[in-house]
Amino acid sequence: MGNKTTVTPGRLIAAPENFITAEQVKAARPARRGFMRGALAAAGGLAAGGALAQSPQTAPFVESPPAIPPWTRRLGPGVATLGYGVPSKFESNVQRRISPGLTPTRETSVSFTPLQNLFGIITPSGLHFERHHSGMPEVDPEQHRLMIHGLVKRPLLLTMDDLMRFPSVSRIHFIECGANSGMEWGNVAVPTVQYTHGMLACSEFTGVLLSTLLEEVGYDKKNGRFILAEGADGSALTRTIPIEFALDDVMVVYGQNGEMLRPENGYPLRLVVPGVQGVSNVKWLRRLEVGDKPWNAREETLHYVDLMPDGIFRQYSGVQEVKSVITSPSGGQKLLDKGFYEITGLAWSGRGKIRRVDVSTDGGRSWRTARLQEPVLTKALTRFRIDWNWDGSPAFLQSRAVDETGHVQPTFAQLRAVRGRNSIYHNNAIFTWQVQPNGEVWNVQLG
Ligand SMILES: Nc1nc2c(c(=O)[nH]1)N[C@H]1C(S)=C(S)[C@@H](COP(=O)(O)O)O[C@H]1N2
Ligand SMILES: [Mo]
Repeated sequence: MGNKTTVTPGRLIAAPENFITAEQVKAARPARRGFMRGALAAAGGLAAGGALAQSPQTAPFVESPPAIPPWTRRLGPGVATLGYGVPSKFESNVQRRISPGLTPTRETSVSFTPLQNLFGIITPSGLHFERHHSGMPEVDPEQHRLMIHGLVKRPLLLTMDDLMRFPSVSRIHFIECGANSGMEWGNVAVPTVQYTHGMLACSEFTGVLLSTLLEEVGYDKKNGRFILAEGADGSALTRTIPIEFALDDVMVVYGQNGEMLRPENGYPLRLVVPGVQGVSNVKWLRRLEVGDKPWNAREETLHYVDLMPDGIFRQYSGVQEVKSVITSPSGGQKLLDKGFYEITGLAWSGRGKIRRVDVSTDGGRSWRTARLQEPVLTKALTRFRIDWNWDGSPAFLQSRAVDETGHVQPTFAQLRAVRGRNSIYHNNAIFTWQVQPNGEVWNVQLG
């Protein structure tokens, strides 16, 4: 980090959208921009400097105290909300959004997490992406039941109160839709990381290990090889879970980030199948059946299969392989000048912990190893960071993750050599952001 002291910090416009106009962004945040200009003028008429005229965000150091803003001069209004707290109004641009790359349907069925706006590894519940196959049901927890049956000695019908009496665990895991980054298969360049990778979130989940419930019902240890999980929404979404997963770390979850699940994330009960594609994480969970073979349900035959180059569909491709993406700088942002930038992003693997992340600024010709933020948890997002001094020339930013099982994130060429071009799901290829000489950051694919 020796260069850190010798270079000026670069500044970037954290515009999360490049199809929202500058005017719209301005309109969304009038108070802050107004204040910044006002405060700088008050700090000694410094706004004449060239850099400042360009961007009011950084003031050079002056030997006079900063201006005292109005809110320092008076008593504030007391506790803001006696009810549930909400983010600052100046953060109103931080939103889940609908992808410009998807054909609109009658009912919107996917919203994307604004990864470009997030720090650390936890996704605030209100920004957790949503994917509904039949819309979002409003489930009354009093009336909700979980049925556990099939190859078991003591079938059970549990209320939420019953469930919450079992020994519980809290664990941090990511959920990634199998179709995340799916547009890239077709080379549809959606503009921002929200749309390229935003069907991804990471929460602290609380609930009962499925293994605990399976012991309670006395599942058939000889023939019980698969579990069917069924949701209570209109699609009654069903997925087959192999018993090895069920007995390992699968959770029947009611808590998310310290409170009950959000309605859109499965309130009051969902399955969390750590490391496995989103669709297996059945929301509004109402039934678990123990069986001796996979069910071949709709969502595991018609969808969530991968068309391979030989024309055969690959089925039950559940595990989300090792993957990473740079979230800043990222598409839609603009680097305002040369200098120091922290490159940061997220890495994850459905097989375990992240071991290493390498970052390239020259499209994969040379690599440097990034710093990993502790804790590095199994089947959870891992935050990485690396220092970068942008010299103003075109750059191609890439990250490449390696997990603890030794799996390495492939290039798109390597992935396509095995998978062909007709997939929708399971794109874990190395991803590229191009920084143009004018500082704009674009989604590009390098062969
Ligand atoms: N019952 C039910 N469970 C479901 C779905 C659904 O439509 N119905 N969608 C699945 C899909 S495809 C994904 S990617 C995840 C998304 O979880 P989230 O909406 O909490 O982000 O939920 C899965 N579980
Ligand atoms: Mo999904």
